[in-house]
Amino acid sequence: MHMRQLVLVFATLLVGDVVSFSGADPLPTSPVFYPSPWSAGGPDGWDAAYQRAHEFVSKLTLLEKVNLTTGTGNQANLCTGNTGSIPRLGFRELCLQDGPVGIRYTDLNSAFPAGISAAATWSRSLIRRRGEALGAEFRDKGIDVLLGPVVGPLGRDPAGGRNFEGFGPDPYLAGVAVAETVKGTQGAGVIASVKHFILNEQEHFRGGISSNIDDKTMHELYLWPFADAVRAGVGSVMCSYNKINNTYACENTYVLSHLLKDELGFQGFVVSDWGGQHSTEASTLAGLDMTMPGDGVRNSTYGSYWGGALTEAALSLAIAQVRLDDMVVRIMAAFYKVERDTKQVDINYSSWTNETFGPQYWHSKTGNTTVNKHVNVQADHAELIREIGAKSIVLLKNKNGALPLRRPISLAIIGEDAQDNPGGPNSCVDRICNVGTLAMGWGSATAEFPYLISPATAIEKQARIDRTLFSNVRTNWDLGVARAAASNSSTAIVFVNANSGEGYQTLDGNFGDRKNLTLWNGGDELIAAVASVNPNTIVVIHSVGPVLIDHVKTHPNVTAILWAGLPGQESGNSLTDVLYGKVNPQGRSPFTWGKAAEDWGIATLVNSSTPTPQQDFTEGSFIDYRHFDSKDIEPSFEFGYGLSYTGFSYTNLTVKKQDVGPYVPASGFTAAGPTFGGIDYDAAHALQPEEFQKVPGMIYPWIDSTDIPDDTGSPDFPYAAHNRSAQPILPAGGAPGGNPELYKVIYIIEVDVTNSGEVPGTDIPQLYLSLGGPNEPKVVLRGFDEVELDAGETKTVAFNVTYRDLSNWDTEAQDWKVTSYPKIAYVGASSRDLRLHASL
Ligand SMILES: *[C@@H]1O[C@H](CO)[C@@H](O)[C@H](O)[C@H]1NC(C)=O
Ligand SMILES: *[C@@H]1O[C@H](CO)[C@@H](O)[C@H](O)[C@H]1NC(C)=O
Ligand SMILES: *[C@@H]1O[C@H](CO)[C@@H](O)[C@H](O)[C@H]1NC(C)=O
Ligand SMILES: *[C@@H]1O[C@H](CO)[C@@H](O)[C@H](O)[C@H]1NC(C)=O
Ligand SMILES: *[C@@H]1O[C@H](CO)[C@@H](O)[C@H](O)[C@H]1NC(C)=O
Ligand SMILES: *[C@@H]1O[C@H](CO)[C@@H](O)[C@H](O)[C@H]1NC(C)=O
Ligand SMILES: *[C@@H]1O[C@H](CO)[C@@H](O)[C@H](O)[C@H]1NC(C)=O
Ligand SMILES: *[C@@H]1O[C@H](CO)[C@@H](O)[C@H](O)[C@H]1NC(C)=O
Ligand SMILES: *[C@@H]1O[C@H](CO)[C@@H](O)[C@H](O)[C@H]1NC(C)=O
Ligand SMILES: *[C@@H]1O[C@H](CO)[C@@H](O)[C@H](O)[C@H]1NC(C)=O
Ligand SMILES: *[C@@H]1O[C@H](CO)[C@@H](O)[C@H](O)[C@H]1NC(C)=O
Ligand SMILES: CC(=O)N[C@H]1CO[C@H](CO)[C@@H](O)[C@@H]1O
Repeated sequence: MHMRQLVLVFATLLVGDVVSFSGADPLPTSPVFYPSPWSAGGPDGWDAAYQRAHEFVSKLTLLEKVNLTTGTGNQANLCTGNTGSIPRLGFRELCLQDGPVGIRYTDLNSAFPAGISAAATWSRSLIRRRGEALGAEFRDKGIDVLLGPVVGPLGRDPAGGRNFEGFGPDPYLAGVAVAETVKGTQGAGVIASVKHFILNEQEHFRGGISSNIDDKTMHELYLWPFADAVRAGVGSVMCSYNKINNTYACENTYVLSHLLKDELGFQGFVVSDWGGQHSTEASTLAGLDMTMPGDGVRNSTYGSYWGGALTEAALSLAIAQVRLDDMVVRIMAAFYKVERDTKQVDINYSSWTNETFGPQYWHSKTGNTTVNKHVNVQADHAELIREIGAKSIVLLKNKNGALPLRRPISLAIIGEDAQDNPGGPNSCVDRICNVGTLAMGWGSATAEFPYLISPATAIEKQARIDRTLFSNVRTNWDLGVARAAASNSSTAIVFVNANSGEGYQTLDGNFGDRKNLTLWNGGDELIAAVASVNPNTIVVIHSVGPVLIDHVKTHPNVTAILWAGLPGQESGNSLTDVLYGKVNPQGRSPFTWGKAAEDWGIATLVNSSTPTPQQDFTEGSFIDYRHFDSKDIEPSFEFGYGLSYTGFSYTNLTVKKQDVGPYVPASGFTAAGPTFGGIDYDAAHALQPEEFQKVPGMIYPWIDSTDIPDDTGSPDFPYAAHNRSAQPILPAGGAPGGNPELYKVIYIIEVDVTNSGEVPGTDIPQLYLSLGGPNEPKVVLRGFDEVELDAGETKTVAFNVTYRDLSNWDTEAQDWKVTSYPKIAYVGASSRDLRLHASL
């Protein structure tokens, strides 16, 4: 108790500090927070799952418990990551697999639109269905944990290599999207692992950089979507590679224990990013629950920070039973929450070979069997992929009704980005190339394409139906040929792109993060050449994020611009649906398009001479549109912007205050930390049984020697970490997602949306709030909806404004507070097209 109180006082002092990142100051640190909160169940199925986990874990021995926490090694078994198993109970190893766009490393799977494209639909139902379809595919290959969705990086840096995996830099949009994805995926019977927790905002130095951040920005920006994921019941969270305030994310007590497990009330398990664990005891006490891929430290006799090393730590009392049991209960609670016990099938594939027959244990090349059963899990997901692909397209410009196309006389398709990759869509491993049309970024967030419909293929098919004269220029580099084709056609469509990916591989000088924000492969010159001769030039952009295209926007001969994101396998069909008006575009940009790289006010940290490069998030919550608004910088296209083939108008804004009473901070105490079953402290029983045949190179829970040191006497032994007495509930905590009071609806804001044009269409009315005060963004997104309207039709749209939506993070109270500054609600068509407003 005393230790605990000391720790809390320490924490309070630190979090109240004003952040100063000036060079002369000592490096920022994270407050220490112990003990790591134990799971206790909760609403929405957690209670029942927790009960079942409790029963299961009560039956386990120490070694079996350790087995469930530890990966058996990189490429040791069939999946991207596998835990150990419990043969005694017939419980197989758990299978964890990349990634957020589809099942990586297998066949007969679908390749979905990337997160950034899913977000661009602004459609809760499509994002939910995408999550369900992903979940079903993973489930049917035998996977227990889908390593996604992504809300970290959030997208602080427009050049950030992995931004495309997530849902864009606005925390509200990302929060809605991550919650829908989690519900969809887990509803299909697979555990989602939301990642990367937290502040892994660039690829350069990701394994050592320290992201330094103040408490308010952490809550209002980066933690926000994770709260939504936790509230949606996510079973797993992956801690990231980077450090936060100079402590590795996977051993940072403050972010894992205080923020995630205590304040956000996360009931599932924390898994390390691959190789993101750096210690045995510190990571365990900080709240890490599973290590992947398991083999970490080469000079340990165990080949792992855990496995035998964790067994030893438990026997030496360096790790108390309450913590070890909590790790396993959390893993099993997630397992039962998504009904893995009834939905699990055998693992049907090997990540490491395409052959049907081969070694189950790839690393050691042993266990020959039928590893690939080539189970076809695609179902009818192609239709959904096509729909999301089309509805994520953002129509940025459309002059003189250039679009939709109506049986053009002649059409020139120009550019590499319209074409098939001559080697096939999967010819570059992990998509580390930029050949042919771009439909996926590179890195671990990839899946093999079952096929990829290129724009040229799909448009040519339509042209044939329409008897349009069709020509196709396949290169970006022969501007003479491009001009000739363009000048000869009534319509020219130029395809351009910009790629990025994960920083384990550099592509054309881009170390994951983009080295610039311009188009790749001479895209600007290609557009200029075509537009110089064709007054009906349409530009299609496939990109991971914003590119600098103000000169394209203002070019008089460019009649239309479409951002088609990263659409996945149905790319050409999705695009054709929009070009020809079968789908009326509803996409809205999930990020801001600046005119110059400097406009964002953020630069990737690419040079550093220190082992721990310091990245100070001094801009606070002013990223993307919040920054452009506050500095009055006019973008090319703002966050939330997108056109339709019809028009929409907004009338009759009304505000209805709900009678819900004042916000009540959470209070009281948790139960004391529980343990499940006993631990056999006889070290001799933790030795490997003589008859057991190890798979070479695999990580096991057995110890090597019964000579166990006693760590508890050491002066720096963290007694507070071992405290299992009841703990105070934080004011902002108390349930998954935080204090349920935060989600009480304070206002319902209604608006009438009318389709004022000639054709049916879908509008995305957006609600922005001004929270007032001298240091706040001009407006922040706090609601949106997807409304289908026939020409002339009007529908009333309602936005719920919760207590959380109206609040700021109060660092002193350590709680959300509605400030006394005036609050204004705006409804409009984008972050800068705020048409109606009302004071709250
Ligand atoms: C990081 O350090 C700053 C400055 O000391 C502090 O305000 C903030 O709460 C810390 N955040 C974390 C996550 O450690
Ligand atoms: C731990 O898992 C491994 C790999 O699945 C398995 O061979 C071993 O028997 C398990 N150990 C125990 C004690 O269950
Ligand atoms: C590896 O061995 C070196 C040298 O004995 C030691 O300094 C280091 O702490 C060890 N690393 C780990 C992670 O145990
Ligand atoms: C399996 O085939 C795919 C598609 O051709 C290829 O991209 C991948 O590299 C292959 N994997 C292995 C392990 O050979
Ligand atoms: C496993 O199968 C491969 C390919 O058929 C063969 O080369 C290898 O010798 C086999 N290994 C064992 C241990 O049987
Ligand atoms: C221009 O179009 C005519 C048919 O209208 C075609 O014969 C000719 O090859 C085209 N030229 C180019 C450069 O595409
Ligand atoms: C930006 O980077 C891309 C990709 O590496 C490259 O193709 C392009 O030429 C670069 N742009 C400029 C202006 O250097
Ligand atoms: C637009 O296209 C016409 C050809 O129709 C060309 O003469 C003109 O120079 C182009 N305008 C620009 C700004 O390139
Ligand atoms: C980073 O360092 C390299 C090599 O010293 C230098 O060429 C480059 O200009 C530096 N980049 C930045 C952004 O400072
Ligand atoms: C809603 O707006 C329409 C058109 O602006 C107007 O005719 C109507 O009276 C309004 N309804 C209410 C309840 O204000
Ligand atoms: C808004 O709140 C009402 C209850 O107050 C609820 O029924 C409805 O589903 C909520 N809508 C959204 C979009 O959350
Ligand atoms: C979807 C599917 O066919 N899954 C199968 C995977 O393989 C196992 C056998 O190894 C089957 O039991 C599953 O039905």
